[in-house]
Amino acid sequence: MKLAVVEGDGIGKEVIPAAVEILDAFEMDIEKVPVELGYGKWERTGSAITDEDIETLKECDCVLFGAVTTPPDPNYKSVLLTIRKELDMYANIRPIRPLPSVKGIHERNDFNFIIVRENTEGLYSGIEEIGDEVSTTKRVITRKGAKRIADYACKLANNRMKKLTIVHKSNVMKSDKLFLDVCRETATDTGIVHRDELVDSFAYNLITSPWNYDVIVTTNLFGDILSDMSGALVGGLGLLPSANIGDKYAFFEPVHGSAPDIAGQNKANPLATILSLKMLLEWHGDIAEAAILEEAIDSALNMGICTPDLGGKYTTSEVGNIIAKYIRT
Ligand code: GGG
Repeated sequence: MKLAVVEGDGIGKEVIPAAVEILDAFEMDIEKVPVELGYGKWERTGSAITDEDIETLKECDCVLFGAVTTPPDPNYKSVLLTIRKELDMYANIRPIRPLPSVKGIHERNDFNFIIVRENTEGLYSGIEEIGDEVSTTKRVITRKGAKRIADYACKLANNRMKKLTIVHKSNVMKSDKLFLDVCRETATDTGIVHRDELVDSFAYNLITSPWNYDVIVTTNLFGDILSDMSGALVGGLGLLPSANIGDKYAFFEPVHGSAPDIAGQNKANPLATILSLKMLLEWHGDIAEAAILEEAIDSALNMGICTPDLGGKYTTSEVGNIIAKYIRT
């Protein structure tokens, strides 16, 4: 495997080395290609990501990515949006599942759902007009975009409980009618039991009764917000992994950002990145390694080995180090 490794900014520079130490512990045949991207690179060179960087990412089988800082500067183009578009990674997969010994907001921990977020259009189309009096962002929904994410979600649902929830706001934003119709048709054609919910009441239902859901498909911005919110169900944003998948490329990253407030302190939770590494191993077909990694994570948590956000006293690098040691033995 040829793997691009991007630390990015802030705590990306701490959580990625922890995950890479774990990957190295498997002693697999992997060529790692470090790629510098992000705000730090922009400050240093005037470019956060270049055409050559995109080419390097495309030459690799997949990408392990930390986090980037995105300033509100209108001249700064989001690195993540650029990569997701250039590599046409249209499905953002965000599994939400409780981990052992970590409590979220509920006593019950019998839930396990996946948010399938459309990743290339919607309100993150990047088509914007910025003015002093009026600023606009164009919300793009295409039949092709809705169809491919609906296909992905239905395939996933077919391998799970065959239960799909389509989340939208088509009563107010008429562009969502196309998204809803295509998702409904696809689910019907593939024999998936489906229902749809308006995003506002859905947010309430998901946070109060997460055990009622299995696969959830939604548009870009809604998926972004709903998945961060779901962090509260499992004990925090530091525990949420994700995969960006297209027909050709795959990219794995923690849901969290660069957290400048705690950067450089070696206290960021590396588990979201380590769980993203587990998704990478599964995607690559290294099922045995992924299972061992899950066992190592569970064992660390059961022994209270965790960072301060989970009430622990261990540093980012210590958590990575202990999990890597478990794998080596
Ligand atoms: N690992 C996810 C991450 O770095 N998030 C930061 C983020 O969403 N930045 C906005 C962007 O670049 O699109």
